[in-house]
Amino acid sequence: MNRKLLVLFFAMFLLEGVFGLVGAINYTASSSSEVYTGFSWDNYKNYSISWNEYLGNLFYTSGYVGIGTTTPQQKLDVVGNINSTGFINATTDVCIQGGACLSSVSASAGGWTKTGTQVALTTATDNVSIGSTDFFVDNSKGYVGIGTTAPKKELDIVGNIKVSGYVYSNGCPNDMAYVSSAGGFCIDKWEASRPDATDSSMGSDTSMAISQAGVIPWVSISQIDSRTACNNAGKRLCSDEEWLAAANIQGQVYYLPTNLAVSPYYCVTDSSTYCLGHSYSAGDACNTGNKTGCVSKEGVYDMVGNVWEWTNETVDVIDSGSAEWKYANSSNGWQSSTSGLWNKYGNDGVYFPVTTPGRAVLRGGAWDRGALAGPFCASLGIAPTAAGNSFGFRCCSG
Ligand SMILES: [Ca+2]
Ligand SMILES: [Ca+2]
Repeated sequence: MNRKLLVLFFAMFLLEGVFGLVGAINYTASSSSEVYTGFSWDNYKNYSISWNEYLGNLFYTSGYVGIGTTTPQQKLDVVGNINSTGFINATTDVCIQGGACLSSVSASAGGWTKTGTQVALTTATDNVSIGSTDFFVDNSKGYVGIGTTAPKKELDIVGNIKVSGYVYSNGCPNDMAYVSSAGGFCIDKWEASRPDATDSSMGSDTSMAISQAGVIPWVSISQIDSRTACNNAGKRLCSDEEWLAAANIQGQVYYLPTNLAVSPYYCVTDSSTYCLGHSYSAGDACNTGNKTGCVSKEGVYDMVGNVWEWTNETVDVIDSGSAEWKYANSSNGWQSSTSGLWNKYGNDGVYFPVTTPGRAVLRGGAWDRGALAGPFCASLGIAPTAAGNSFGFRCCSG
């Protein structure tokens, strides 16, 4: 090659470089923040200069690689998600910005361990807390506290409970209360009502007995039909023993006021005071549970007063005297008057007919019985088929 030819080749090389540079400078990228260099990927591999990739958003700046960012701050800086089909090996730590690093979680410091499908505390004796008092598990006792970090029972809630289904206590549904005496059983919290009863109607559905608050109680029903109504609800008419076991007023049985219409009980025993003419058939019963103070310690309402309650008993009364109310006296037995009697039994009355077989038992007294009504009040003079407008009932189970 002669000298002139060499000069020509050199000039062509320079021109190509100049035109290439001019082409790069004049190129207008669609993104204002990214400028196309005019170099291909092969150029990147072959030249030791800072590079970038316009369409793929891959950048290399001062020894840092940025994906989705032109200003990477670390060796690898990704704006977006990272997907890996293999291991990610971090020899120092993995941290969450603003949170803890994995190195702070160790077996000795507690945490969680998963075995199969079960996740358990790594240190089983550790307690668990969420929030200051929101939720707490005391592992030393097996107690759970909600709203407290010092639960006193298996579940200790400082606050209210809202449920859409039943809450069972010793097997009792939430419309019944558990009574631990007499062998332990469930009893309706409220006097029985019909399924379609409302606060102004006794309803017409006699298919079964319901226990619910705020409705007209089911009256004008015989003992026989009461038994059927309880059975149809999967329950039974309470026995005398069960009824008496549940008959306390705010936990008291003895030495209660003779007429429980007074504060703080306000039992419905005085028709001139409460719910006059309200109930079915011009009876004076209040709606179930109307007087919240007339309640047992187990949460059973209106055991005293409102409507009489059939129990599942019949008795043969053998009394040669006259049919009358009698009163218990702890020293002298049944007496015909309350004069001079101890007030231990609240002047509660028991009605004895003359000698009569097969009488059904009503308990507690009704809206019009005044001092006669009480936990020990009973009527032994009514036939099982009778259905007065003050005769109601309640059911037991368990
Ligand atoms: Ca009484
Ligand atoms: Ca009652």
